[in-house]
Amino acid sequence: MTLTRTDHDTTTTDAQWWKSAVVYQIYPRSFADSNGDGIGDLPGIRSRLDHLQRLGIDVIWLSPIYRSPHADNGYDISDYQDIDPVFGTLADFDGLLADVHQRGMKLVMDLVVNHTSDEHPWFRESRSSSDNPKRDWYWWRPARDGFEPGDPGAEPTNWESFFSGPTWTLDPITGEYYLHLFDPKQPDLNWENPEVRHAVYAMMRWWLDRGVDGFRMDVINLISKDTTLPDGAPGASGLGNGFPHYANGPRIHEFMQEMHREVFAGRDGQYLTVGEMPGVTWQDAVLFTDPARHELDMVFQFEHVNLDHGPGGKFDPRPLRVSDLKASLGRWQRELGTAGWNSLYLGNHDQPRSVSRFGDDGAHWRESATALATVLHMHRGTPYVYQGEEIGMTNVPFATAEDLRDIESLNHYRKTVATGQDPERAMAAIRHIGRDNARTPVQWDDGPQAGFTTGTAWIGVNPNHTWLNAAGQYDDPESVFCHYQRLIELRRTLPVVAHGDFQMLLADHPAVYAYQRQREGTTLLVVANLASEQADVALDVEHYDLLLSNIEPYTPSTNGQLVLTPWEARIYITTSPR
Ligand code: ISL
Ligand code: CA
Repeated sequence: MTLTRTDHDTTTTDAQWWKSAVVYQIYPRSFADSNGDGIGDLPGIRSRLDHLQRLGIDVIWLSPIYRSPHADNGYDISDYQDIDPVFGTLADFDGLLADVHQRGMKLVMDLVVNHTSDEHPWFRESRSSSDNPKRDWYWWRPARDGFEPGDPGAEPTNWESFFSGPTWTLDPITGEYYLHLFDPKQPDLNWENPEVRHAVYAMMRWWLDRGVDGFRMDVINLISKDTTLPDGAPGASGLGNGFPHYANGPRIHEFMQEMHREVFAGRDGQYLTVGEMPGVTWQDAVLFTDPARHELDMVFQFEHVNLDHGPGGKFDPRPLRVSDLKASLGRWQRELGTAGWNSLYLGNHDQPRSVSRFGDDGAHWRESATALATVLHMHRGTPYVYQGEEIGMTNVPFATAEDLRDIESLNHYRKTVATGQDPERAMAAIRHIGRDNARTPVQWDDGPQAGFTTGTAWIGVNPNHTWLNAAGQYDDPESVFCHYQRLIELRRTLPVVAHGDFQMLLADHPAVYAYQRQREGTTLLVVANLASEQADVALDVEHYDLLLSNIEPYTPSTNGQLVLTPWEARIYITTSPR
């Protein structure tokens, strides 16, 4: 069937343009290097915009490019209003933004304001003395009652940081502790202080005035803490789990509404806001994204990417059950159906490669990458493509800890060694779920360094770039890249993809994910076998036409039975009343 571009959809307003958009995430360090220093940069991104346009995406989200000591690859910012020299200059940025706009795309910045770098001037001032005017911009507390500063257990709370170890570090200048939910080089800002909030809002307005099209807000649901700072329940590591005391805290909705008022209200222009929210429930997500509440356009939730975490956390992985994945994705589709809006993602710079995690990156690499993409992109919500996912990039065979760069993985490895546990077990977990899997350079071609740099990449290139690379996929209609192109094109041309309602089918099937999308007399039926064995399912597709499939030739259905080969995915359509 031929598809024609449809006119403006009538169910959404201009302000909700992001409901039919597709976003592409760039992790700048690993995207493209222009000057041979082995680190991706802004001119590198500018030189690869053809790739993004060819893919058909609407919006680029740039992971942080601000000035930073790079303790956490830029998620530790020392100047919010400048570009780190490793990535380029503000002039490079303006040039990139102009190119992006000229090509009809938008650009969204990463906003990291739960914490700054400890090298940010705000923190330097704050730590300098107990009566500095910026003292209260961060969380300073004395040692626990009855303890001397520096004593074991003297930290003001027992919370364990996301990156191992306590969330408090003693600062010798004043003998008090400061809070950091992440690394000691990432002190948490005190959002209770209105000066902090207004400094952040002013900075955001400065970027909007410069022309950016919105923000992805890093761990934004952690900014409102329980100010009584209670201890957390004891966790596996011996430290306590403080999460309930700082996630979705008492003032979080108030802060989001204030930010909306102070930054976005009354401005012309089309913005996108997405809040990254570990631990967010669908009930909270509805509140955050209900347009009537003026908070955020959408959130990144974590339910589906935490399904394979075991009792000891992410480095204690357990096998993922397709039935759990189906139930989770289906729940979010259902619950954010009318009020609120979903963001859709399988991977990002914090997660392993989606084809390795949810698919089968061996025998069924191409089929599973395309099946997963089909399932995700035919959902209701705004899809995010993480760089390299569109060519099916896989996890990386890291041999030893020397191959790793990520602070989280390195800390976990060091802790394992220090406590006398099995280092090979830690490496196995890191290969499985570590963040560096997603951070190796984008594989542009089969040449040395995968076409990423003329020098030596800051983290080793995945050896499979010899056969897995963008150049080899552009002209191959069966490639992962071309499948992504077609999925994105469907969202552009068929309003039912962006706006249709969602109904789960075959809910109890252990391997096949199937659902219907419906809007104004058009129905899509999506069916995907998410397993490496053949599946036979009872599904009547007689009234449908096949719109897209990832395996050709496919076996037609007989008597209401569908036979699906491993990782086979099909999209059917009908416009007749059913
Ligand atoms: O990967 C994780 C650690 O297990 C996640 O919990 C991650 O820390 C969480 O998703 C927050 O991520 C964001 O903030 C971090 C930064 O390291 C991540 O890269 C960023 O996406 C601190 O800024
Ligand atoms: Ca560079």
